[in-house]
Order: sequence, then C-alpha cells, then structure tokens
Amino acid sequence: MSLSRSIALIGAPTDIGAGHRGASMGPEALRVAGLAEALRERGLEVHDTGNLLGPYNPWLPPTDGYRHLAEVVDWNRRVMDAMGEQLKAGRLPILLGGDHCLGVGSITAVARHCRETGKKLRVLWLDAHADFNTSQVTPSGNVHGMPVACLCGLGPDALVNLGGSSPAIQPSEIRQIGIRSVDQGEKRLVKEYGLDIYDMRFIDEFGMKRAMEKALEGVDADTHVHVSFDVDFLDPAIAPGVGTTVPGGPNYREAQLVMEMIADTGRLGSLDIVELNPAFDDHNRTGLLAVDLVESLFGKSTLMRD
Ligand code: HAR
Ligand code: MN
Ligand code: MN
Ligand code: MN
Repeated sequence: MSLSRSIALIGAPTDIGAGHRGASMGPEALRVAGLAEALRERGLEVHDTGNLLGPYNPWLPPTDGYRHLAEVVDWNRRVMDAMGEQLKAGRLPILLGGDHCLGVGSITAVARHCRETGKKLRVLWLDAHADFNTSQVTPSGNVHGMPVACLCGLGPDALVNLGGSSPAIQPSEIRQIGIRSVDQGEKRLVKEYGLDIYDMRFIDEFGMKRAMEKALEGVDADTHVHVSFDVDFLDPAIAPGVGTTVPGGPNYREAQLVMEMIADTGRLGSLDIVELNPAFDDHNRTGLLAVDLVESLFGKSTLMRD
C-alpha cells in the first residue's frame, strides 16, 4: 500500500456555509470520538495540527443568492493553504469540518497538488446531496449546497478562482455516491455538466459493490484519491448527528463496504470529514460511527481479511 504513513488532522470549526448551526463543533467531536488514537492503532503517524481560526458566523440572510460569501471565502482560503502545506510535506491531510462549503478549499489544494506532482485526481463525493447549486438556483443561499459547482467552475469568482486557476477540477474527475436529494434547478445543472452519480436508486437496483466498482474504475497507481465524506451520506437511522438528514441512505454494512473498497485501492491521498453536527447527535454516536468508518477507509477490515 502506498498510503502516506503520516497523517495531518486539520480542524476547521465553522458552520459558515450551513443552514443549521453546530457543524462548527465537528472537529472536537471527532477528536473526542478518538479519531487520532484509532489511526495510530492502524500504525499511522498522526499529527493533529489543531484548529484553523476564521471568522465567526454572523448568521445573516442571503445577499445576491449567497449567505456569508466573504466569510466562506476566508475560511476556504485558510483550508486550502493548510491542506496544501500538508500535501507538500508528504502527509495525508484529513480536514475535520465544518460544513461542506470547505470542500472548495480542500479540493482546490488537492487538485493543485495533483497538477504539480503529475497525478490523476479522483474525487469520491459521499453525500446525500449533489452540492451543485448556484446563486441562481439555490433554494437557501447556503454555500454548503454549492461546492461541487464551484470546483467545476460554476460560482462566484472568489471561490471558483480560489487556487488561481479555474476550474479547479473537471466533472470527469468526480464520482458522487449515495445521492438522494437534488433540487430542481440543480438537477438541470448536474445533467448539463455530466456528473457521474451513483445515486440511491442505482445502489438499490445494482448494489453498493457495483456502484463502487464503477466509481473506482480507472483508479491506478498514478491516481490520487480524495474522499469528501459528508456524514449525511449515511442513513439517518445510524447517523442522526447532521444538520440535513435525508432518509434512505446507505446502512452500516453498505457504508463499510464503500470504505473497504476505497482502502483496497491503496490510493487514498486526502480526506474531508464534514457536516458532523454534534448539536443534533446522540451522545456522539455519529462521531463514533464516522471514526469507525474512517478506520475501514484506512484498511481495518471488519471481516477476516487482515
Ligand atoms: N440542496 C440544499 C441547498 O442547497 C441542501 C444542501 C445541503 N447540503 C449539505 N451538504 N448538507 O451536502 O440548500
Ligand atoms: Mn455535502
Ligand atoms: Mn449533504
Ligand atoms: Mn500525494
């Protein structure tokens, strides 16, 4: 396995792009759930770099279709710089969100790292939502519903050009898994941009194994795999601790299989864990589940294989 043995945890305690307060407590909940210890148990070296500092959430209504755009940009710049620094140092960065608007900064840094090192990029977007809204079509103005569009060049200049070249990624570099909530206008855009989506309907009909085989098709020794794990990907029955639950998500075994199949590629290069909201959780149950799944992502098979 060519996994980087050295991991950097980067906390980004903010809910600046979300529709509910509380994802700002995500980084600490993941620490309390034992994330660093679990990774060390896997034989990995873990540096917790602590939390980034960014603007407070002013909790204002949208202006021109965005809530808190200036603050969202500020947080994303800090996330991009911190992720970029760790990638440059040869570590595998794990972003502890924070809401999913931070995926813009995180993946912009990863995409730049791939360009500089001549790697192919495969983003695996595990989510209930497609996060492909724009200011024109968003039902909420919440930027956590927009990061994939921004990364593909569709959005405000400050986010689209965060890394200095736009678009940060091509739609062909991303696969979405577990999707089951896409807004009306968002649907049109997703089709127009040709996103490769393994939604819950696909998973119901063909199973998670087939979905993941397809999502991982083409991943090879030259590929950097980035996993953007929005915890609302999981079925709310097992993961109540998120701001935007959507019924009908992957169950425990399906989620484990996703992580195990990614681990089997040996190509994981970076990770976001976002949208964990302790204010909605039950005794950190969702935080503990996220850590359990991340252990599988780093090769701890729940079965008899290792
Ligand atoms: N699609 C809705 C919106 O744009 C809800 C988005 C919720 N997003 C997240 N991240 N929780 O996936 O407002
Ligand atoms: Mn999301
Ligand atoms: Mn989501
Ligand atoms: Mn790398």
